[in-house]
Amino acid sequence: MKTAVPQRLTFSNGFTLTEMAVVLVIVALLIAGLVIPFSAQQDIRARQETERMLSDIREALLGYAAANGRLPCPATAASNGLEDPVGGGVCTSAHGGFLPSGTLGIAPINSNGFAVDTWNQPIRYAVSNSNASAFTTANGMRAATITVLAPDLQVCPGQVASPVSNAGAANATCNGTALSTTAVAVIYSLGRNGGTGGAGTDESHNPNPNSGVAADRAFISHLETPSSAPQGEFDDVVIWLSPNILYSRLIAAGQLP
Ligand SMILES: [Ca+2]
Ligand SMILES: [Ca+2]
Repeated sequence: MKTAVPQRLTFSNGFTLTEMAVVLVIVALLIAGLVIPFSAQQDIRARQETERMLSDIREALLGYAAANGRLPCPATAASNGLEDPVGGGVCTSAHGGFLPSGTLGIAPINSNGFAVDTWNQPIRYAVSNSNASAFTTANGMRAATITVLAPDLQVCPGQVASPVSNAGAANATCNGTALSTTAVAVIYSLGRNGGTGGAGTDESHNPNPNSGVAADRAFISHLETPSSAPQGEFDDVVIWLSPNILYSRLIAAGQLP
């Protein structure tokens, strides 16, 4: 059966310039909507990759401790990828060094021997030097005994004015609730802006030392924030080693008690 087309419906032979302009604007908006999330996705992937690297490094540190009965000292600019001093003991820069990638056998590394994050910046590593450097001295933890050991690295949540009290001092602690007050080691990346150094207030507490005081033992860790945030831009990726995980691995390996 043939359907009758109402007479008032008529068809033109093309699009007007106005119609084309409207279509182009809509297409441009759709493309912009796709492009911005894509760059954001790349950044998320880079952060996730760095988080995975840091977790692997924490695992390598635990393996090193199980084999050697101690954690390695951080590397320094002078030692390149090796712990400083080699053989452990009192670390040259317990709170302000780099990951000793050569000592741990971690890759990829840059031309100076430092393990690098997704943004090609050296990965940082700090270790507690409490109990007369027991954590980095061969058999130091066994000699001190678990009940006496008191690792003292502080991880603060930041995002408040003065997140760290006595910043830079030997007794630097978190203002408010800390994420950890007993971290044995802190492993971190300075994030996407690590090459230029972030300008945010929270980022100023990483890397150590803050204000040139090598004893500074406080770090900041929270989700990424833009420069418009109260404490400024923050993109560092920070993880830490709990003493309970370390002790459990050392007991399993026969290095403790
Ligand atoms: Ca940063
Ligand atoms: Ca600090």
